[in-house]
Amino acid sequence: MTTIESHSPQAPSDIVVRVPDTSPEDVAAAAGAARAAAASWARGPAHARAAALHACAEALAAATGELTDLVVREVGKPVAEAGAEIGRGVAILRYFAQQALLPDGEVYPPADAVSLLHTRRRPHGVVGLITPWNFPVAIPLWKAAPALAFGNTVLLKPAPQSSAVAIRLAELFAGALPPGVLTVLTGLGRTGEAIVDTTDAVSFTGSVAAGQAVARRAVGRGIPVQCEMGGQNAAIVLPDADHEAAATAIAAAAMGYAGQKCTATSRVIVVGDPAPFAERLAAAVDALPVGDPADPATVVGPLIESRPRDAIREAVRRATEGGARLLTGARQPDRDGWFQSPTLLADVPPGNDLRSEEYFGPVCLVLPAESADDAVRVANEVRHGLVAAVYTRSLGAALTLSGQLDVGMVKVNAPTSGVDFHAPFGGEKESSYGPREQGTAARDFYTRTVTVTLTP
Ligand code: UN1
Repeated sequence: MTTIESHSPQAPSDIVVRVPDTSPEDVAAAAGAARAAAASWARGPAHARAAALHACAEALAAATGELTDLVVREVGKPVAEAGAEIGRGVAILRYFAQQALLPDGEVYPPADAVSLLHTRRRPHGVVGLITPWNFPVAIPLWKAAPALAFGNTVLLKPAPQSSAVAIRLAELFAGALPPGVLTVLTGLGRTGEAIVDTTDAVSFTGSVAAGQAVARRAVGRGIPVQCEMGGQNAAIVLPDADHEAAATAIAAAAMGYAGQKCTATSRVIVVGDPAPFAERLAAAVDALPVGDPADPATVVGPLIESRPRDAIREAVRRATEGGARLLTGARQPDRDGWFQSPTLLADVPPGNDLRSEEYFGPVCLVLPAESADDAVRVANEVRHGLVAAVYTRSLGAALTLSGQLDVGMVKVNAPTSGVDFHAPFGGEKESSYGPREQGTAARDFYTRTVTVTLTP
C-alpha cells in the first residue's frame, strides 16, 4: 500500500505521521459501511444525535492541550491561534448539537382546508467532506457537525498535511459516535475523487483548481455540492478611518499564521496618498513576532511547505524587478523550517501575478485609489470574491461600499480573517460554488426537504 507523510513545517525532518493513500476500492468499502450506519443514525431521535455531539464536544475540550500541541507541530499554527481553534471547534459542536433540536418544517394552508400540508427534512445519507490543512479542526467540524446533527454519516478526507490531526479527532470522537458514522480516509486526489463518486453530497474547502474539479465531478453525478475556494481579499482604508487601529488590524489579517487563510488580507487599497498609511502598516507588520509557532508570543510561523515559500520569493523578486518597492520583508528568521519574512510591497505594476493570484502566504500589497468608487473598482478587479474589509468612521460610506463590493462577506472596521460559525460563510465569483455554509445555511445544505400532504 502507498503511504504519504506529513512533516512539521518548523522542523521538516520531523515526520509527524505516515498514513495510507486510501485506494478507490477502500473508499467504496468505507462508503458501504457509512451507508449501513446511516440507516440507524438517521432513524434515531434528534436528541440522541445532539447528545452524541455534546459528548464529542466534551472529548475535544478535555483534549485541548494535547490537540493544540499536535496542530502546532503538524501545520505550524502559532500556539495561541491553535488553542483558540480547538475552543472554536468545541463551540461549533455544541452549536450544531442544539441546532438539531430547532423547529425544522413549515405548515402551509391546504387546498381542501383539512389536510396537513407540511415540509420535513431528511438527511442525504453519506456525505463526503474534503478539507484543507490550515484549519485542521474548525473546518472539518463546521462541516461534520451539521452533517451529523441532521442524520447523515460522514467520510472525511483531510489534506495530507493535516492527516494526524484528523485521525486524532476521529479517535477522540470514537467513544461518542457509533461505528461507521464518522470515518477519516487519508489520501491524495484520487481518494477525494472516489469520495465524490461514492457519497450523496460533498462539501469541499481548498484551492480553486481542486474545488472546480470536485464541483464538476459532483454535478456530473447530480449530487449537492458546495466548494469554498480561494480569496484575494482587499481591505479599503478611507481617509476618515482610524489609521492606527486599521494598520494594526490589517497587519494581523495579512500576516497572522503567515497569511495561510483564505480570509487573509492580500491587498490594501488606500484612498488618497497611500504613503503615510503604508509607513504605519509596515511598522505594524514589523511589530509582529516571527518565529517558533510553539512560542505563545509568535504570530507569524512558517509556511506549510517549501513550494509556496519558493513561489512567493520568486513572485516578490519579479515584482521588485518590475518596479515594485519593498516596504518591509527582510526579517528572514535564521532557523530551520519553511519561513518567509512578512512582506509588504507598494507600486506592484498592473499585470503582475501578485495583484491577481492567491499566494497563500505572508505577502500583501498596498495599492492607491483616487476615491471610494475607485477603491471598489480595484477591490473587484480580481477573479475571487470571498471577503473585504472597509475602514471608515462614516456610516454612509460603510453602507454604500458594503453594497458595491463583489464578495460574500464585508467587515467594517474589522479584519478580513475570522469567521462567525453561526452566520452564513461563503463568497462570490471563483471563491465559492454552491450554497453558503455554517449557521442555519448548513441545515439547508445537509438536508433535503420533503413536502407531505396528509389528508384525513
Ligand atoms: C477564519 O478566517 O477564521 O480556509 C477561517 C480558510 C477559510 C476559513 C477561514 N475557509 O482559510
